[in-house]
Amino acid sequence: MAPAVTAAPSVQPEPYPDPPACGIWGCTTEAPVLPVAYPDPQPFPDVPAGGWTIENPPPATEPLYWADFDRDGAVNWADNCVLVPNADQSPAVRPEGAPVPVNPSSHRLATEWKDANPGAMYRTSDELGAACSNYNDNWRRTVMAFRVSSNDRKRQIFEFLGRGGPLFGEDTLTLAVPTCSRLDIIGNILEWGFRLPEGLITEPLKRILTPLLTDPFSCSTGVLARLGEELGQMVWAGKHLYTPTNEGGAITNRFFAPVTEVGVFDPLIKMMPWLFPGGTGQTVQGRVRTDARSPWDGRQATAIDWRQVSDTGIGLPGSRWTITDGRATDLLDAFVRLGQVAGPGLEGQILRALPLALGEVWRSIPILAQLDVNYLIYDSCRALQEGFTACTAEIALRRINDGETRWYQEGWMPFVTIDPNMLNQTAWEATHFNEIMPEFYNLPPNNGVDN
Ligand SMILES: [Ca+2]
Ligand SMILES: [Ca+2]
Repeated sequence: MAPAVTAAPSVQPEPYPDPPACGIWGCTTEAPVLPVAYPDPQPFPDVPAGGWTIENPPPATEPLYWADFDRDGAVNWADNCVLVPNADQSPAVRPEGAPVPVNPSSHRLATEWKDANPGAMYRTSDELGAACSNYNDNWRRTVMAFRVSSNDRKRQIFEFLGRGGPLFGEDTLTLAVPTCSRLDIIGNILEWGFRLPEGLITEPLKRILTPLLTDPFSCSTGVLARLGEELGQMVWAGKHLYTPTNEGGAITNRFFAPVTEVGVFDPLIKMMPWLFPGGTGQTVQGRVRTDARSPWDGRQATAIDWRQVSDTGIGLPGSRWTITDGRATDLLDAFVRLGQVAGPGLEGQILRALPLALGEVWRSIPILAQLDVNYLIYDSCRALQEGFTACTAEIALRRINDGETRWYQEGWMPFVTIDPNMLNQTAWEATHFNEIMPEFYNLPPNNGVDN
């Protein structure tokens, strides 16, 4: 079923500003740089022509290749569904005359990339097993297995992949679900922001709170956390990507999918072309780039970079909305910024008349101003199988008061491009209830603060 989305205009990344804007998180000509020491990347092992085989297996220098994530007896490098138990290893079967499962541009990039990287753990549709195939709905199992994995396991999967993989193709809509990483990270961010030793409050809390209280909040497995993530998806359903080559491209967010894609709010969206120029809830253009590195292993990743967003989704033609070195209190002034770009119409006048400069109020109170930080938020991604890319959500902070910096990996954004329709995903989950549970994937319950 095609996504229930009207076509958005083609989006191209604007040229880099000249001279490049440089700041706390690096220059806009390079991927964001986190305030940590990046490890030197270990070189990838030499790959025999045609890829790894039983006769020519990968070396033990890649221990995650030799782990067995789904405990089905097939080690990861040789498993055609690395997250879905399938001891039989039955291959995916492409039905006669079936179209490619992702859009043709995306499929071309995937094929080109895998041909150029035959030793990579990324699998195209024809390299998968039937148990996680793109030719039936079983690919949803790979996505769900990733989602209900513990944060540590998700990180291992990301490191197992080791490289960004192919990009998304022209005009490609993704479905994602904003997913938290660990419950206590939120507490740690607050502790750091308030100059408290990290763990001062969260560690005793973890000892006091019983599993009865914390399990429902376990990221992606606790029922309340899951509810929160599903509600988050209704606000922020993923991205719209424009990457016709494997070199990089542009991206917009996909906001309010249920209301903007079902059509209830279409008239309202048409009335505010300054906010929704594509006639959908897809606003704000950022950049997709392939020169990011992961601070976990120093190896390459694809970055979703929002430091230099442009007018494509928001504002007046030619305007840029620079968030390099942005301050947390700037976010509180979002309504003021919207008022500045809303044009001469009634809604612009209303927005400008609203006294909602909350950030300025915050900065005017000395004890609060001390807590202001510069922030960086971006996604760092590695593709796992055709149509599925796992993205981390990174946040970096710099206290304006004393210049101290800190990095947190605060969440995950699993990107799906095979079927970005939210309703189809929901229907599958409702009819495959056992497949949304960790046990189906030979995983422990992954409950608790430390999941
Ligand atoms: Ca396995
Ligand atoms: Ca498997």
